[in-house]
Amino acid sequence: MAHSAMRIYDLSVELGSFALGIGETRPRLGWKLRSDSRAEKQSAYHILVASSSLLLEENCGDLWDSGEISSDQSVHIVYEGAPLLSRQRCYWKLKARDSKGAETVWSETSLWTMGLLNEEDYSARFIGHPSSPEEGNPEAVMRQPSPYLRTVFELDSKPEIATLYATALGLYEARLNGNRVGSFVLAPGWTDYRKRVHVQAYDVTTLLTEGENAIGAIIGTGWYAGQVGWYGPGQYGTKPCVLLQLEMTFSDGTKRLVVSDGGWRASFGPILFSDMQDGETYDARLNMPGWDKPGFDDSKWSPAQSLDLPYTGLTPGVGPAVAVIESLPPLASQEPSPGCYVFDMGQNMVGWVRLRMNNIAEGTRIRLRFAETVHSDGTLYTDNLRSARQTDEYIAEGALEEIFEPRFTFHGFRYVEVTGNPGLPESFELTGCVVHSEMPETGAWNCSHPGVNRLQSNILWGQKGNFLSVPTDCPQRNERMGWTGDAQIFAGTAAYRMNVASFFTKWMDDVEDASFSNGAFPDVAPNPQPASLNEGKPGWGDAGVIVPWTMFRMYGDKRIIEKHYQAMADWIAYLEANSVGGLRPDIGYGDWLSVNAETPKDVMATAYFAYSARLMARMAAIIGRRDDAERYEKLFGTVKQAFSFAYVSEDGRIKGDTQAVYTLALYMELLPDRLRAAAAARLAEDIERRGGHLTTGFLGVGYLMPVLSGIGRTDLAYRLLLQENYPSWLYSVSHGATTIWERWDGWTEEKGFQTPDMNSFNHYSLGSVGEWLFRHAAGIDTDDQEVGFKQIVIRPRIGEGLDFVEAAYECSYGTIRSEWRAEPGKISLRVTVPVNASARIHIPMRPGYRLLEGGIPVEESSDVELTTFGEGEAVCRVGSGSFEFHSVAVEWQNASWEKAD
Ligand code: RAM
Repeated sequence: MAHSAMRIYDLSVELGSFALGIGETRPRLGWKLRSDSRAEKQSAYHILVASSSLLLEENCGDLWDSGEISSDQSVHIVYEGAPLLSRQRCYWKLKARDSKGAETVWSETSLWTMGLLNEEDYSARFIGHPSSPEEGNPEAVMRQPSPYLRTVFELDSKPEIATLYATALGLYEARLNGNRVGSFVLAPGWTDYRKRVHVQAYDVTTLLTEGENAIGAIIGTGWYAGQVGWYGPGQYGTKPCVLLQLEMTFSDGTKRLVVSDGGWRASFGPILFSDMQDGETYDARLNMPGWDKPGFDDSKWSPAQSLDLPYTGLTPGVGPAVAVIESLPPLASQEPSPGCYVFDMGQNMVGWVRLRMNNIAEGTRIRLRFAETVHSDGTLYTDNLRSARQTDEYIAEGALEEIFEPRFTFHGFRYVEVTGNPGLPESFELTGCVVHSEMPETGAWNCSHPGVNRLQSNILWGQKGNFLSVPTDCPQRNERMGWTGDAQIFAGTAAYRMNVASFFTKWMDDVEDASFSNGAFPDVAPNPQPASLNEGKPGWGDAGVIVPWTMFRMYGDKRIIEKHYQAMADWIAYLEANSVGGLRPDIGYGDWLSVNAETPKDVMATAYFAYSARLMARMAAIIGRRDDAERYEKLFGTVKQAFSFAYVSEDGRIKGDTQAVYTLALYMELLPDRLRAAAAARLAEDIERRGGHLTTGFLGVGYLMPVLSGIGRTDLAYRLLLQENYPSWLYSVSHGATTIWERWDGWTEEKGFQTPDMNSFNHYSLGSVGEWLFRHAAGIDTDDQEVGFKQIVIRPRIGEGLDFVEAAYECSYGTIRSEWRAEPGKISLRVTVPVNASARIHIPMRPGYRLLEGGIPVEESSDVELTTFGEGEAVCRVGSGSFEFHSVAVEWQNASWEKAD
């Protein structure tokens, strides 16, 4: 039989996480399929996992040969082979059968390796510089220079395979023979170092050579010893240190280890100071050329200090690492005062700049300051950074060309001020280095409204700027913390824009690490000071339940539910213990930063209690815990009843009477059926009474638009979306925003800048409308039963003000497209469904319209099954492939598109 034309691509392990040195001993495998035929799907797969590429080439799966499995599953296939031990190399490939039973060719080979799984695997020690900052002197802790550490070793031959396992308490950059190891920055990332420290694995085979080799590392204070939040430095420890374990295997099978220990040499060098919030000072006159190569004279260096630290908590890295993902040139510069140049990067971004200079005199001190915005005279506006200095300094060595790029800090900025005489702006080059966790972009968006396109771009940049090891609230002021409320409300949007499966897998460990013994999830994760910011507030702590649910919906990931199930159950128990008759107390942040409305905190708190109980019931059912499911569903019923009884009047009014209370009650299904319509009407009235303006804050805003679409008022949702007057999304856009502002009134014509104490211009929470744009406006959704886009739902909500939307979403099966265009008398909808998924497509219709697909009446199309043909919409079922629907007026009638739902 001829091979199938179906092709396998994009093999992934553990939801696309970095595949070297993983810790999961039953990793999940996945792949995508491609085909030119329609309605194509997989009918079987056959996976081979081998311990060497040679064995795999011979089709020998010595670790696992799945045999042929009849199944259309192509994601979350759990490895069921030989037990995976530390360091195991797993080469794998697969073949599949298509819908007609024809077999594909083998996929390409992919590799994952296991990290060090047990404490006994470590023989390296944490090492640091022998001189320690004075204990109890926070200023000294913060001001400490960066240690450089090194050692040399001889090799008789080049190893066949060499892996470097590295981590730090602090931040590290590992070096081998003059080369930087890997491309990660700010490694090992932020976790609660008291409980968990991620270890990265690097394949360094090509960096080693026969003869003398040198290995080293530079370390910074980072989140560990530098400033975190508003708490100041030294939250986890005061002395940064690094652990490096180089493991080599030679062709004759022998193995050799080179590990960090007291035999290494230590010195301070050109990095005089580094701090995540305050910046970095680099004195190039102290450069130590060749310090990371063999042959360097380190006789004046001190012996490194070996620290007697336990290996508990060392965990193979989970989640994507942080890297420089893209670079931006400045758009413009001005000189607000002589010799002070202010560059506009054209984009509020996070990371740092690389500065290339020529012919600078030795000792020239160049200062870079960073800010999100400027005063009208062109000088930096830094008031809203609070105490974060965001200042880098470079002292030139006087070489022909000098390049400065900091290592152990990051800034949130759009504007860069350069002072200190680096020459005229023409003589130096400045490049913005955009830094965030590595997550492939999954969403693409274009529509007929430039303002909405900019809004989408701002949402994406908010994500780029704040998904840096943990989801932070903001990246610039002395805060930058993993606020749970912000993360839960934005998680759905984030998942449409980038593949965040492994990012949130990592963060849920942080959330659980930060949970309290009474079951409470935290307000921030990681939580640097559990004593000061403790039990998660309503809508914040609930992130511990909502994020796993969102990951399940978007990626079909059940394991995240199983893994955190007990912690989620403890959270619900905590809510039960801290409520009276189903009602939660009047506590928390409420609908944080709402405008012209005050949502009662007890209403919000009780709504979230019910919502978490309901999600828990669903998740319990999904993982087969029926009794729990019943119990939680009953709890939901009790809280719902209490909510109605306490807060809802007979005319459908809800206590507080704000947009948020109606939105929450409708979204979370807290109202008796008979009162839904009245509450919906009250919500719509409120928006209309305010001339098409919203009042919702951080949390209400996430549900507002989906609720409007749900109650058949997509017209109002569009009105809010396209509103340009304050308060609205497009208000900030029309005033030049390039990211999402923390507050609706971050800057207004009337009042100028809001209070600098709390006015970030890069805070993603209010950008949670991104989910509605993809899910409702473009209409790309997943079925509730077959989640993770196995069964896709395409249901665009067309509204006045947009002529077309072209959106794409890269789901676990491949690319989904939904592109609609509304013209008088005609709606076109182009849809692409990836192989091995299917879709239910809702095509907006009007009375008297007929429906064509690919130019022929839909009834005649053999690949499309028309299931419903109504006045408002037609519903079709399709398999994979590309489809072009037209719903056309037989006789054009001037109907409005409003209330299309
Ligand atoms: C602010 C943070 C965050 C928010 C909390 C309640 O300090 O910026 O975004 O979640 O407060």
